[in-house]
Amino acid sequence: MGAPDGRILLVPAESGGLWLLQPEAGGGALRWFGPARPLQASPAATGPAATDPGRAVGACGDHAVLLTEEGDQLVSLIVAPPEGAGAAPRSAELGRAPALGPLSGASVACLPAADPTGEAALLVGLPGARAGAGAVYRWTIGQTPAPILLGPTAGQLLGGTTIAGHDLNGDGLDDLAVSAWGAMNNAGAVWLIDGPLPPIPADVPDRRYFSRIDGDVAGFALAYAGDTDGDGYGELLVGAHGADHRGWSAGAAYLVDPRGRGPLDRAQATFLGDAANDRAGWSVAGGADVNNDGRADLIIGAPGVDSGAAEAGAVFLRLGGERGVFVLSPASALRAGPSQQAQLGEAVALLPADGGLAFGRARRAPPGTAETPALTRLQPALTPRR
Ligand SMILES: [Ca+2]
Ligand SMILES: [Ca+2]
Ligand SMILES: [Ca+2]
Repeated sequence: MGAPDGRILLVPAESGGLWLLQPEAGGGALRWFGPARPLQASPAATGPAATDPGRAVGACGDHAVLLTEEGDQLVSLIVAPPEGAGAAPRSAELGRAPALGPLSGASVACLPAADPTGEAALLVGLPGARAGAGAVYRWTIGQTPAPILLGPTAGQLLGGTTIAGHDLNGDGLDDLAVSAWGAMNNAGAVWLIDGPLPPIPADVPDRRYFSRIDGDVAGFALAYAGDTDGDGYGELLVGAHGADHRGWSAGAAYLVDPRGRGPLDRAQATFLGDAANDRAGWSVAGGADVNNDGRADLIIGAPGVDSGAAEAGAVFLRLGGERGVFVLSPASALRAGPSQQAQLGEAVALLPADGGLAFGRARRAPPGTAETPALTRLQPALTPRR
């Protein structure tokens, strides 16, 4: 999962806990929210992560993998959840390599074979590398990172989001989905790479989903959605907060079958931001069944929604199985931001252990308010559909 500098990230861990990477004055913080209800925040990570939280975070089981830089070196850290209440997460260096390119907007995914105590392998997406063409590296710890995908065009920003560890085409092998949200004048695209992963840089894949409209930034957010329609295959949710269907940057999110390809306007479900600057699709999440009907559900963040107050933001829950085009009207939001500029929905996550929802916002809650700063957790209490 990647983020331009200044954006917060939520990364669910296997046990139902959650990692939060939040920019703060002078650096940032990586916090663990344990799976207890309500989510209990730990102090910020100590060690190297406390002074420079890195610019990308991914989950590896219950551990977080963090990328940071030190001089001209790329450093990966593995961070373990804290032991006991009030303790901080514990970080240790996983490996280092000569810098591969700017870390801004980078993403990192843990390959399923990776083992924190053994020979770990990471996928590192660096959209700023190679004059912004971008690249994805496979980094087997202890070895030199090797490129497996190279963006062909400057400004394409390949690697800003990376999805690994899921069989997307149904052949039993794990595949790869990688965004290039700068492609074609920021229209944006998602590359689909069939497993096994290529040993050398692959050509531009045949299978891509893409926007046809400049500035949509499709793939800025990207999530594995799970099987939303019950056909046995998982879908992908592609966020495009720059889409202008209902006003400038009203935004959109597209649910697509990763066995297919083509323009995103042929998505099986399209969710449109309602009004200019809603920025729907800034964040997306999926892969958990919130209402227990056997179909995975979706959440979409729209941090620019003016719901009661300017830029309060909103989070939308869409139950699996929808086909067609839908408008994310503020009245249909699961939760609206509490105050002006709260920008709720800047980060969203679905917790795989129990279908709980978590969503973050860029600004801290005003003093005296009950909400946990930057993060809200909601336990689903929804009736299954018949
Ligand atoms: Ca596959
Ligand atoms: Ca499906
Ligand atoms: Ca469901």
